Amino acid sequence: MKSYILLLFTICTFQLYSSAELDDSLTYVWPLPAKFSSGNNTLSVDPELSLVLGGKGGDSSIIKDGFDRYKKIIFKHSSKSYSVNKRLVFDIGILKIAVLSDNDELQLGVDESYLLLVEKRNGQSIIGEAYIEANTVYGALRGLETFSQLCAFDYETKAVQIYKAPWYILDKPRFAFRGLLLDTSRHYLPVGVIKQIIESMSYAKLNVLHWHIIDEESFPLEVPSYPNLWKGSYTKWERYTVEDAYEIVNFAKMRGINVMAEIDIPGHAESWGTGYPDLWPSPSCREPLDVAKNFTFDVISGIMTDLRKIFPFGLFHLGGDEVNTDCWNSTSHVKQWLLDHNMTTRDAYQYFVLRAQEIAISKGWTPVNWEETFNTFASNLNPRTIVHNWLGGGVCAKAVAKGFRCIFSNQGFWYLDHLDVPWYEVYKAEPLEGINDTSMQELVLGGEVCMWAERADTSVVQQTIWPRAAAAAERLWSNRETISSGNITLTALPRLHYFRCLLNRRGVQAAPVTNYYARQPPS
Ligand code: CP6
Repeated sequence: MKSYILLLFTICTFQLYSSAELDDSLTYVWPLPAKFSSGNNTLSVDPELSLVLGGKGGDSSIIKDGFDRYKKIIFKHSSKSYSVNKRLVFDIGILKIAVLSDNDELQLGVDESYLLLVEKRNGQSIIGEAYIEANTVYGALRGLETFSQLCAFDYETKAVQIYKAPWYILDKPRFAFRGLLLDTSRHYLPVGVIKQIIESMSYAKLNVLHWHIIDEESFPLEVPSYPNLWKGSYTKWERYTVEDAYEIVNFAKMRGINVMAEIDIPGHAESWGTGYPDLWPSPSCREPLDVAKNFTFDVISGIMTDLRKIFPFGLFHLGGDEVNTDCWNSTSHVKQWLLDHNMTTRDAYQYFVLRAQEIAISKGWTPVNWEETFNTFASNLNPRTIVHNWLGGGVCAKAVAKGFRCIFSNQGFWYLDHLDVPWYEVYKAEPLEGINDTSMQELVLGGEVCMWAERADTSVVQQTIWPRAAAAAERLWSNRETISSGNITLTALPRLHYFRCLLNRRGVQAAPVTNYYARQPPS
Protein backbone atom coordinates (compact mmCIF):
# COMPACT_ATOMS: atom_id res chain seq x y z
CA MET A 1 0.00 0.00 0.00
CA LYS A 2 2.78 2.43 0.97
CA SER A 3 4.71 1.91 -2.23
CA TYR A 4 1.50 2.37 -4.15
CA ILE A 5 1.04 5.83 -2.64
CA LEU A 6 4.69 6.62 -3.36
CA LEU A 7 4.17 5.57 -6.96
CA LEU A 8 1.23 7.95 -7.25
CA PHE A 9 3.48 10.77 -6.19
CA THR A 10 6.25 9.94 -8.57
CA ILE A 11 4.09 9.55 -11.64
CA CYS A 12 2.19 12.71 -10.89
CA THR A 13 4.66 15.22 -12.20
CA PHE A 14 4.40 18.35 -14.28
CA GLN A 15 5.31 16.79 -17.57
CA LEU A 16 5.41 19.99 -19.57
CA TYR A 17 7.58 21.93 -17.16
CA SER A 18 11.15 21.31 -16.26
CA SER A 19 10.83 23.15 -12.96
CA ALA A 20 8.91 21.59 -10.10
CA GLU A 21 8.05 25.01 -8.72
CA LEU A 22 4.64 26.55 -9.09
CA ASP A 23 4.14 29.77 -10.99
CA ASP A 24 3.54 32.24 -8.15
CA SER A 25 1.47 34.52 -10.33
CA LEU A 26 -1.22 31.84 -10.65
CA THR A 27 -3.84 30.80 -8.12
CA TYR A 28 -3.93 27.06 -7.66
CA VAL A 29 -7.59 26.76 -6.74
CA TRP A 30 -9.82 24.89 -9.17
CA PRO A 31 -12.32 26.18 -10.22
CA LEU A 32 -11.01 29.73 -9.90
CA PRO A 33 -12.91 31.77 -7.27
CA ALA A 34 -14.96 34.79 -8.30
CA LYS A 35 -12.93 37.30 -6.27
CA PHE A 36 -9.74 36.80 -4.33
CA SER A 37 -6.55 38.38 -3.18
CA SER A 38 -3.42 36.78 -1.84
CA GLY A 39 -0.18 37.89 -0.22
CA ASN A 40 3.29 36.44 0.22
CA ASN A 41 3.36 34.81 3.63
CA THR A 42 3.57 31.09 4.30
CA LEU A 43 1.41 29.86 7.19
CA SER A 44 1.56 26.48 8.88
CA VAL A 45 -1.62 24.62 9.74
CA ASP A 46 -2.00 22.65 12.97
CA PRO A 47 -2.68 18.93 12.37
CA GLU A 48 -4.97 19.23 15.40
CA LEU A 49 -6.95 21.91 13.58
CA SER A 50 -10.19 22.44 15.47
CA LEU A 51 -13.59 23.49 14.29
CA VAL A 52 -15.53 26.35 15.86
CA LEU A 53 -19.10 26.68 14.64
CA GLY A 54 -21.28 29.75 14.59
CA GLY A 55 -24.45 31.14 13.06
CA LYS A 56 -27.96 29.71 12.98
CA GLY A 57 -26.98 26.90 10.64
CA GLY A 58 -23.62 26.11 12.18
CA ASP A 59 -24.82 23.19 14.23
CA SER A 60 -25.28 20.92 11.24
CA SER A 61 -24.02 17.40 10.66
CA ILE A 62 -23.40 18.42 7.05
CA ILE A 63 -20.76 20.87 8.30
CA LYS A 64 -19.32 18.60 10.97
CA ASP A 65 -19.01 15.62 8.62
CA GLY A 66 -17.63 17.92 5.94
CA PHE A 67 -14.99 19.27 8.30
CA ASP A 68 -13.99 15.74 9.33
CA ARG A 69 -13.68 14.67 5.68
CA TYR A 70 -11.58 17.66 4.74
CA LYS A 71 -9.39 17.33 7.80
CA LYS A 72 -8.53 13.79 6.67
CA ILE A 73 -7.79 15.06 3.18
CA ILE A 74 -5.64 17.97 4.35
CA PHE A 75 -3.59 15.92 6.79
CA LYS A 76 -3.51 12.68 4.81
CA HIS A 77 0.22 12.89 4.35
CA SER A 78 1.20 14.10 7.80
CA SER A 79 1.68 11.13 10.05
CA LYS A 80 1.82 11.38 13.84
CA SER A 81 5.58 11.84 13.77
CA TYR A 82 5.21 14.86 11.50
CA SER A 83 2.70 16.50 13.82
CA VAL A 84 5.12 16.36 16.75
CA ASN A 85 7.87 18.10 14.86
CA LYS A 86 9.78 20.96 16.42
CA ARG A 87 6.96 23.39 15.96
CA LEU A 88 4.84 24.00 19.06
CA VAL A 89 2.67 26.76 17.71
CA PHE A 90 1.09 26.68 14.32
CA ASP A 91 -0.08 29.78 12.49
CA ILE A 92 -3.56 28.37 11.92
CA GLY A 93 -5.04 26.29 14.73
CA ILE A 94 -8.76 26.96 14.39
CA LEU A 95 -11.19 26.94 11.52
CA LYS A 96 -14.26 29.02 12.31
CA ILE A 97 -17.33 28.38 10.21
CA ALA A 98 -20.39 30.62 10.44
CA VAL A 99 -23.52 29.55 8.56
CA LEU A 100 -26.17 32.26 8.59
CA SER A 101 -29.26 30.21 7.64
CA ASP A 102 -30.45 26.99 9.24
CA ASN A 103 -32.38 25.97 6.11
CA ASP A 104 -30.50 23.01 4.65
CA GLU A 105 -32.86 22.19 1.80
CA LEU A 106 -30.82 21.40 -1.28
CA GLN A 107 -32.36 22.53 -4.57
CA LEU A 108 -31.35 24.14 -7.84
CA GLY A 109 -30.20 27.69 -7.13
CA VAL A 110 -29.34 27.10 -3.47
CA ASP A 111 -26.93 29.76 -2.23
CA GLU A 112 -23.41 28.34 -2.62
CA SER A 113 -21.54 31.57 -1.98
CA TYR A 114 -18.95 31.84 0.76
CA LEU A 115 -16.30 34.07 2.21
CA LEU A 116 -12.95 32.58 3.17
CA LEU A 117 -10.30 34.44 5.15
CA VAL A 118 -6.93 32.94 5.96
CA GLU A 119 -4.66 35.29 7.82
CA LYS A 120 -2.19 35.14 10.64
CA ARG A 121 -3.52 36.60 13.84
CA ASN A 122 -1.95 39.88 14.77
CA GLY A 123 -1.18 40.77 18.37
CA GLN A 124 -0.75 38.45 21.30
CA SER A 125 -3.18 35.70 20.36
CA ILE A 126 -1.55 32.30 20.44
CA ILE A 127 -3.71 30.59 17.87
CA GLY A 128 -4.38 31.89 14.39
CA GLU A 129 -7.64 31.28 12.60
CA ALA A 130 -9.12 30.66 9.24
CA TYR A 131 -12.69 31.82 8.79
CA ILE A 132 -15.50 30.68 6.49
CA GLU A 133 -18.80 32.51 6.35
CA ALA A 134 -21.70 31.35 4.19
CA ASN A 135 -25.45 31.77 3.94
CA THR A 136 -26.04 28.00 3.72
CA VAL A 137 -24.25 24.82 4.75
CA TYR A 138 -23.64 24.18 1.04
CA GLY A 139 -21.77 27.47 0.65
CA ALA A 140 -19.70 26.48 3.67
CA LEU A 141 -18.87 23.13 2.01
CA ARG A 142 -17.62 24.99 -1.08
CA GLY A 143 -15.52 27.14 1.22
CA LEU A 144 -14.08 24.05 2.92
CA GLU A 145 -13.12 22.66 -0.48
CA THR A 146 -11.31 25.88 -1.35
CA PHE A 147 -9.59 25.94 2.04
CA SER A 148 -8.41 22.35 1.51
CA GLN A 149 -6.98 23.29 -1.87
CA LEU A 150 -4.93 26.10 -0.31
CA CYS A 151 -3.33 23.57 2.04
CA ALA A 152 -0.31 21.61 0.86
CA PHE A 153 1.97 19.23 2.69
CA ASP A 154 5.45 20.68 2.56
CA TYR A 155 8.23 18.10 2.56
CA GLU A 156 10.87 20.58 3.75
CA THR A 157 9.14 21.54 6.99
CA LYS A 158 7.05 18.37 7.16
CA ALA A 159 4.02 20.48 7.92
CA VAL A 160 0.88 21.46 6.07
CA GLN A 161 1.41 24.96 4.72
CA ILE A 162 -0.70 27.64 3.13
CA TYR A 163 1.33 29.69 0.68
CA LYS A 164 0.67 33.25 -0.45
CA ALA A 165 -1.34 34.18 2.66
CA PRO A 166 -3.21 36.23 3.66
CA TRP A 167 -6.09 35.03 1.50
CA TYR A 168 -9.35 36.92 1.08
CA ILE A 169 -11.78 34.97 -1.09
CA LEU A 170 -15.33 35.94 -1.95
CA ASP A 171 -16.78 33.26 -4.15
CA LYS A 172 -19.98 32.14 -5.81
CA PRO A 173 -20.85 30.02 -8.86
CA ARG A 174 -21.58 31.50 -12.26
CA PHE A 175 -24.22 28.84 -13.07
CA ALA A 176 -26.66 27.09 -10.73
CA PHE A 177 -26.60 23.76 -12.62
CA ARG A 178 -23.17 22.11 -12.90
CA GLY A 179 -23.73 18.49 -13.76
CA LEU A 180 -22.21 15.14 -14.57
CA LEU A 181 -24.19 12.35 -16.26
CA LEU A 182 -23.54 8.77 -15.21
CA ASP A 183 -24.97 5.95 -17.34
CA THR A 184 -25.60 2.82 -15.25
CA SER A 185 -27.49 0.94 -17.95
CA ARG A 186 -24.75 0.24 -20.51
CA HIS A 187 -22.45 -0.89 -17.74
CA TYR A 188 -23.43 -1.38 -14.11
CA LEU A 189 -21.53 0.80 -11.65
CA PRO A 190 -21.34 -0.51 -8.06
CA VAL A 191 -22.79 1.81 -5.39
CA GLY A 192 -19.33 2.36 -3.89
CA VAL A 193 -18.01 3.55 -7.25
CA ILE A 194 -20.91 5.95 -7.68
CA LYS A 195 -20.09 7.35 -4.24
CA GLN A 196 -16.43 7.81 -5.18
CA ILE A 197 -17.53 9.71 -8.26
CA ILE A 198 -19.87 11.90 -6.19
CA GLU A 199 -17.04 12.60 -3.75
CA SER A 200 -14.74 13.59 -6.63
CA MET A 201 -17.46 15.87 -8.08
CA SER A 202 -17.42 17.85 -4.85
CA TYR A 203 -13.69 18.55 -5.35
CA ALA A 204 -14.53 20.37 -8.61
CA LYS A 205 -17.64 22.02 -7.09
CA LEU A 206 -19.97 20.19 -9.49
CA ASN A 207 -23.44 20.02 -7.95
CA VAL A 208 -25.78 17.78 -9.97
CA LEU A 209 -25.40 14.06 -10.55
CA HIS A 210 -27.59 13.23 -13.55
CA TRP A 211 -28.26 9.55 -12.98
CA HIS A 212 -29.16 7.98 -16.33
CA ILE A 213 -30.29 4.86 -14.52
CA ILE A 214 -32.03 2.86 -17.22
CA ASP A 215 -31.69 2.47 -20.96
CA GLU A 216 -32.35 -0.16 -23.60
CA GLU A 217 -29.55 -2.46 -22.40
CA SER A 218 -30.49 -2.91 -18.74
CA PHE A 219 -32.97 -1.92 -16.05
CA PRO A 220 -30.97 -2.13 -12.80
CA LEU A 221 -33.30 -0.22 -10.43
CA GLU A 222 -35.81 -1.73 -8.02
CA VAL A 223 -39.32 -0.32 -8.53
CA PRO A 224 -41.60 -1.64 -5.75
CA SER A 225 -44.83 -0.88 -7.67
CA TYR A 226 -43.66 -3.02 -10.61
CA PRO A 227 -41.28 -5.55 -9.08
CA ASN A 228 -40.51 -7.35 -12.35
CA LEU A 229 -38.93 -4.30 -13.96
CA TRP A 230 -35.47 -4.98 -12.59
CA LYS A 231 -35.56 -8.43 -14.16
CA GLY A 232 -34.20 -6.35 -17.04
CA SER A 233 -30.89 -6.00 -15.18
CA TYR A 234 -27.84 -7.80 -16.59
CA THR A 235 -27.73 -10.20 -13.63
CA LYS A 236 -29.42 -10.32 -10.27
CA TRP A 237 -26.22 -8.87 -8.76
CA GLU A 238 -26.06 -5.84 -11.01
CA ARG A 239 -28.96 -4.02 -9.42
CA TYR A 240 -29.79 -1.05 -7.17
CA THR A 241 -32.24 -1.55 -4.34
CA VAL A 242 -34.43 1.31 -3.15
CA GLU A 243 -32.11 1.50 -0.14
CA ASP A 244 -29.08 1.85 -2.45
CA ALA A 245 -30.76 4.76 -4.19
CA TYR A 246 -31.59 6.48 -0.89
CA GLU A 247 -27.99 5.98 0.18
CA ILE A 248 -26.66 7.57 -3.00
CA VAL A 249 -29.01 10.55 -2.67
CA ASN A 250 -28.04 11.09 0.97
CA PHE A 251 -24.32 10.68 0.28
CA ALA A 252 -24.64 13.31 -2.44
CA LYS A 253 -26.64 15.68 -0.22
CA MET A 254 -23.93 15.58 2.44
CA ARG A 255 -21.63 16.97 -0.27
CA GLY A 256 -24.07 19.56 -1.61
CA ILE A 257 -24.86 17.54 -4.71
CA ASN A 258 -28.36 16.99 -6.08
CA VAL A 259 -29.28 13.75 -7.83
CA MET A 260 -31.43 14.19 -10.93
CA ALA A 261 -32.87 10.83 -11.94
CA GLU A 262 -33.62 10.04 -15.58
CA ILE A 263 -36.19 7.62 -16.93
CA ASP A 264 -35.63 7.81 -20.69
CA ILE A 265 -38.93 7.43 -22.60
CA PRO A 266 -40.33 6.35 -24.99
CA GLY A 267 -37.08 5.35 -26.76
CA HIS A 268 -34.07 3.75 -25.05
CA ALA A 269 -36.48 1.58 -23.04
CA GLU A 270 -36.25 -1.94 -24.43
CA SER A 271 -35.07 -3.38 -21.09
CA TRP A 272 -38.43 -2.55 -19.47
CA GLY A 273 -40.06 -5.35 -21.44
CA THR A 274 -37.93 -8.13 -19.95
CA GLY A 275 -40.16 -8.02 -16.87
CA TYR A 276 -43.34 -6.81 -18.59
CA PRO A 277 -43.37 -7.87 -22.28
CA ASP A 278 -46.67 -6.02 -22.75
CA LEU A 279 -44.66 -2.80 -22.73
CA TRP A 280 -43.20 -3.84 -26.09
CA PRO A 281 -45.46 -3.13 -29.05
CA SER A 282 -44.47 -6.64 -30.25
CA PRO A 283 -41.61 -9.13 -29.79
CA SER A 284 -40.03 -7.71 -32.94
CA CYS A 285 -40.77 -4.09 -31.99
CA ARG A 286 -39.32 -3.55 -28.52
CA GLU A 287 -38.99 0.19 -28.49
CA PRO A 288 -40.31 2.85 -28.41
CA LEU A 289 -42.62 1.71 -25.60
CA ASP A 290 -46.17 0.83 -26.62
CA VAL A 291 -48.00 4.14 -26.99
CA ALA A 292 -51.33 2.38 -27.55
CA LYS A 293 -51.72 0.78 -24.12
CA ASN A 294 -52.82 2.45 -20.89
CA PHE A 295 -50.66 -0.10 -19.10
CA THR A 296 -47.57 1.71 -20.43
CA PHE A 297 -48.62 4.91 -18.67
CA ASP A 298 -49.65 3.03 -15.52
CA VAL A 299 -46.10 1.71 -15.31
CA ILE A 300 -44.57 5.13 -15.97
CA SER A 301 -46.79 6.63 -13.29
CA GLY A 302 -45.91 3.84 -10.83
CA ILE A 303 -42.19 4.34 -11.44
CA MET A 304 -42.51 8.07 -10.83
CA THR A 305 -44.60 7.57 -7.68
CA ASP A 306 -41.86 5.32 -6.28
CA LEU A 307 -38.98 7.53 -7.43
CA ARG A 308 -40.57 10.71 -6.08
CA LYS A 309 -40.03 9.36 -2.58
CA ILE A 310 -36.35 8.73 -3.23
CA PHE A 311 -35.34 11.80 -5.24
CA PRO A 312 -36.18 15.13 -3.54
CA PHE A 313 -34.52 17.20 -6.31
CA GLY A 314 -37.12 19.32 -8.12
CA LEU A 315 -35.92 18.34 -11.60
CA PHE A 316 -36.73 14.98 -13.20
CA HIS A 317 -35.30 13.91 -16.57
CA LEU A 318 -37.73 12.27 -18.98
CA GLY A 319 -35.28 11.62 -21.81
CA GLY A 320 -37.17 11.70 -25.08
CA ASP A 321 -34.07 11.45 -27.28
CA GLU A 322 -33.40 9.36 -30.40
CA VAL A 323 -36.95 8.07 -30.78
CA ASN A 324 -37.30 5.97 -33.92
CA THR A 325 -41.01 5.32 -34.33
CA ASP A 326 -40.80 3.27 -37.55
CA CYS A 327 -41.88 0.00 -35.95
CA TRP A 328 -44.98 1.59 -34.39
CA ASN A 329 -46.26 1.87 -37.96
CA SER A 330 -45.55 -1.78 -38.69
CA THR A 331 -47.23 -3.12 -35.54
CA SER A 332 -50.88 -3.77 -36.31
CA HIS A 333 -52.52 -2.78 -33.02
CA VAL A 334 -50.41 0.37 -32.72
CA LYS A 335 -51.12 1.25 -36.35
CA GLN A 336 -54.85 0.84 -35.68
CA TRP A 337 -54.57 3.03 -32.56
CA LEU A 338 -52.85 5.73 -34.60
CA LEU A 339 -55.66 5.59 -37.17
CA ASP A 340 -58.34 5.69 -34.46
CA HIS A 341 -56.70 8.74 -32.90
CA ASN A 342 -55.90 10.37 -36.23
CA MET A 343 -52.24 10.61 -35.32
CA THR A 344 -49.02 10.31 -37.25
CA THR A 345 -46.12 8.61 -35.48
CA ARG A 346 -44.68 12.08 -34.90
CA ASP A 347 -47.94 13.11 -33.20
CA ALA A 348 -47.80 9.96 -31.10
CA TYR A 349 -44.21 10.73 -30.04
CA GLN A 350 -45.39 14.18 -28.94
CA TYR A 351 -48.45 12.67 -27.21
CA PHE A 352 -46.21 10.25 -25.33
CA VAL A 353 -43.74 12.89 -24.14
CA LEU A 354 -46.48 15.34 -23.11
CA ARG A 355 -48.37 12.66 -21.20
CA ALA A 356 -45.19 11.67 -19.36
CA GLN A 357 -44.54 15.35 -18.60
CA GLU A 358 -48.02 15.69 -17.10
CA ILE A 359 -47.36 12.73 -14.83
CA ALA A 360 -44.03 14.21 -13.71
CA ILE A 361 -45.60 17.62 -13.12
CA SER A 362 -48.45 16.04 -11.13
CA LYS A 363 -45.78 14.62 -8.80
CA GLY A 364 -44.34 18.09 -8.27
CA TRP A 365 -41.38 17.73 -10.62
CA THR A 366 -40.06 20.09 -13.26
CA PRO A 367 -39.55 18.01 -16.43
CA VAL A 368 -36.23 17.98 -18.27
CA ASN A 369 -36.17 16.57 -21.82
CA TRP A 370 -33.44 15.99 -24.38
CA GLU A 371 -33.50 18.53 -27.18
CA GLU A 372 -35.21 16.37 -29.83
CA THR A 373 -38.50 17.02 -28.03
CA PHE A 374 -37.96 20.77 -28.51
CA ASN A 375 -36.69 20.28 -32.07
CA THR A 376 -39.77 18.25 -33.01
CA PHE A 377 -42.65 20.03 -31.26
CA ALA A 378 -41.32 23.03 -29.33
CA SER A 379 -44.53 25.03 -29.37
CA ASN A 380 -46.46 22.22 -27.69
CA LEU A 381 -43.97 21.44 -24.94
CA ASN A 382 -45.01 22.37 -21.45
CA PRO A 383 -43.49 25.87 -20.91
CA ARG A 384 -41.86 24.68 -17.67
CA THR A 385 -39.79 22.14 -19.61
CA ILE A 386 -36.04 22.44 -19.31
CA VAL A 387 -34.46 21.67 -22.69
CA HIS A 388 -31.30 19.56 -22.46
CA ASN A 389 -28.91 20.21 -25.34
CA TRP A 390 -26.65 17.52 -26.77
CA LEU A 391 -26.64 17.95 -30.56
CA GLY A 392 -24.48 20.54 -32.28
CA GLY A 393 -27.11 22.98 -33.54
CA GLY A 394 -27.00 25.50 -30.71
CA VAL A 395 -30.45 24.61 -29.39
CA CYS A 396 -30.06 26.64 -26.17
CA ALA A 397 -30.11 29.91 -28.13
CA LYS A 398 -33.35 28.79 -29.83
CA ALA A 399 -34.90 27.44 -26.65
CA VAL A 400 -34.27 30.52 -24.50
CA ALA A 401 -35.56 32.73 -27.34
CA LYS A 402 -38.85 30.87 -26.91
CA GLY A 403 -38.74 31.30 -23.13
CA PHE A 404 -37.59 27.77 -22.21
CA ARG A 405 -34.81 27.10 -19.76
CA CYS A 406 -31.83 25.14 -21.08
CA ILE A 407 -28.90 22.95 -20.02
CA PHE A 408 -25.80 22.85 -22.23
CA SER A 409 -24.12 19.50 -23.05
CA ASN A 410 -22.91 19.89 -26.65
CA GLN A 411 -21.63 16.45 -27.65
CA GLY A 412 -18.72 17.96 -29.61
CA PHE A 413 -17.22 19.24 -26.34
CA TRP A 414 -18.88 17.79 -23.27
CA TYR A 415 -19.38 14.11 -24.09
CA LEU A 416 -16.60 12.53 -22.04
CA ASP A 417 -16.83 9.23 -23.91
CA HIS A 418 -15.43 11.11 -26.92
CA LEU A 419 -11.85 10.46 -25.93
CA ASP A 420 -10.38 12.52 -28.76
CA VAL A 421 -11.66 15.84 -27.38
CA PRO A 422 -8.69 17.53 -25.67
CA TRP A 423 -8.98 19.41 -22.37
CA TYR A 424 -8.93 22.86 -23.98
CA GLU A 425 -11.90 22.10 -26.23
CA VAL A 426 -13.84 21.11 -23.12
CA TYR A 427 -12.59 24.24 -21.37
CA LYS A 428 -13.43 26.67 -24.17
CA ALA A 429 -16.99 25.41 -24.74
CA GLU A 430 -19.23 28.29 -23.65
CA PRO A 431 -22.88 27.68 -22.67
CA LEU A 432 -23.83 31.29 -23.49
CA GLU A 433 -22.24 31.27 -26.94
CA GLY A 434 -24.53 33.21 -29.28
CA ILE A 435 -26.87 34.30 -26.47
CA ASN A 436 -26.36 38.02 -25.84
CA ASP A 437 -29.56 39.21 -24.22
CA THR A 438 -29.20 39.11 -20.42
CA SER A 439 -32.77 37.98 -19.77
CA MET A 440 -32.20 35.08 -22.17
CA GLN A 441 -28.80 34.29 -20.66
CA GLU A 442 -30.52 33.84 -17.32
CA LEU A 443 -32.58 30.98 -18.81
CA VAL A 444 -29.42 28.94 -19.37
CA LEU A 445 -29.22 27.11 -16.06
CA GLY A 446 -25.74 25.78 -16.71
CA GLY A 447 -24.33 22.65 -18.24
CA GLU A 448 -23.39 19.06 -17.80
CA VAL A 449 -20.64 16.73 -18.94
CA CYS A 450 -21.87 13.28 -20.00
CA MET A 451 -20.18 9.99 -19.16
CA TRP A 452 -22.00 7.62 -21.51
CA ALA A 453 -20.96 4.10 -20.72
CA GLU A 454 -21.25 1.95 -23.85
CA ARG A 455 -17.46 1.65 -23.84
CA ALA A 456 -16.63 2.48 -20.24
CA ASP A 457 -17.18 0.71 -16.95
CA THR A 458 -15.79 0.82 -13.43
CA SER A 459 -12.28 0.01 -14.65
CA VAL A 460 -11.89 3.26 -16.59
CA VAL A 461 -14.68 5.52 -15.49
CA GLN A 462 -12.72 7.87 -13.23
CA GLN A 463 -9.87 8.46 -15.68
CA THR A 464 -12.41 9.10 -18.43
CA ILE A 465 -14.27 11.65 -16.32
CA TRP A 466 -11.16 13.39 -14.95
CA PRO A 467 -9.50 15.72 -15.59
CA ARG A 468 -11.70 16.90 -18.48
CA ALA A 469 -14.84 17.19 -16.32
CA ALA A 470 -12.83 19.66 -14.25
CA ALA A 471 -12.28 21.82 -17.35
CA ALA A 472 -16.07 22.07 -17.73
CA ALA A 473 -16.46 22.63 -13.98
CA GLU A 474 -14.33 25.79 -14.15
CA ARG A 475 -16.28 27.00 -17.19
CA LEU A 476 -19.48 26.59 -15.16
CA TRP A 477 -18.23 28.09 -11.89
CA SER A 478 -15.77 30.85 -12.72
CA ASN A 479 -16.01 34.31 -14.24
CA ARG A 480 -16.40 34.09 -18.02
CA GLU A 481 -14.11 37.01 -18.88
CA THR A 482 -11.36 35.96 -16.46
CA ILE A 483 -11.10 32.42 -17.79
CA SER A 484 -11.57 33.37 -21.45
CA SER A 485 -8.89 36.06 -21.66
CA GLY A 486 -5.21 35.46 -22.15
CA ASN A 487 -3.39 32.32 -23.19
CA ILE A 488 -5.01 29.34 -21.48
CA THR A 489 -1.86 27.28 -21.95
CA LEU A 490 -0.25 29.66 -19.46
CA THR A 491 -3.21 30.54 -17.23
CA ALA A 492 -5.32 27.38 -17.06
CA LEU A 493 -3.14 24.42 -18.06
CA PRO A 494 -0.64 24.58 -15.14
CA ARG A 495 -3.54 24.98 -12.73
CA LEU A 496 -5.37 22.01 -14.27
CA HIS A 497 -2.19 19.94 -13.99
CA TYR A 498 -2.07 20.87 -10.32
CA PHE A 499 -5.74 19.99 -9.79
CA ARG A 500 -5.23 16.67 -11.58
CA CYS A 501 -2.39 15.83 -9.19
CA LEU A 502 -4.57 16.89 -6.28
CA LEU A 503 -7.21 14.41 -7.47
CA ASN A 504 -4.55 11.68 -7.62
CA ARG A 505 -3.36 12.50 -4.10
CA ARG A 506 -6.97 12.18 -2.94
CA GLY A 507 -7.21 8.73 -4.52
CA VAL A 508 -9.07 9.69 -7.70
CA GLN A 509 -7.62 7.96 -10.76
CA ALA A 510 -7.61 11.07 -12.94
CA ALA A 511 -5.76 10.75 -16.25
CA PRO A 512 -2.88 13.02 -17.27
CA VAL A 513 -4.23 16.30 -18.65
CA THR A 514 -2.45 16.10 -21.96
CA ASN A 515 -2.71 12.40 -22.64
CA TYR A 516 -4.44 13.11 -25.92
CA TYR A 517 -3.40 13.39 -29.52
CA ALA A 518 -3.15 17.15 -29.28
CA ARG A 519 -1.18 18.37 -26.28
CA GLN A 520 -1.62 22.12 -26.65
CA PRO A 521 -4.26 24.43 -28.03
CA PRO A 522 -3.24 25.67 -31.49
CA SER A 523 -1.59 29.08 -31.14
N1 CP6 B 1 -27.83 7.11 -24.87
C1 CP6 B 1 -28.89 7.88 -24.74
C2 CP6 B 1 -26.77 7.56 -25.63
C3 CP6 B 1 -26.79 8.82 -26.25
C4 CP6 B 1 -27.95 9.60 -26.04
N2 CP6 B 1 -28.97 9.10 -25.30
C5 CP6 B 1 -25.68 9.25 -27.07
C6 CP6 B 1 -25.86 9.57 -28.41
C7 CP6 B 1 -24.78 9.93 -29.21
C8 CP6 B 1 -23.52 9.96 -28.68
C9 CP6 B 1 -23.32 9.65 -27.36
C10 CP6 B 1 -24.39 9.30 -26.55
N3 CP6 B 1 -25.70 6.73 -25.72
N4 CP6 B 1 -29.93 7.44 -24.02
C11 CP6 B 1 -28.10 10.95 -26.60
C12 CP6 B 1 -28.64 11.93 -25.64
CL1 CP6 B 1 -22.22 10.39 -29.71
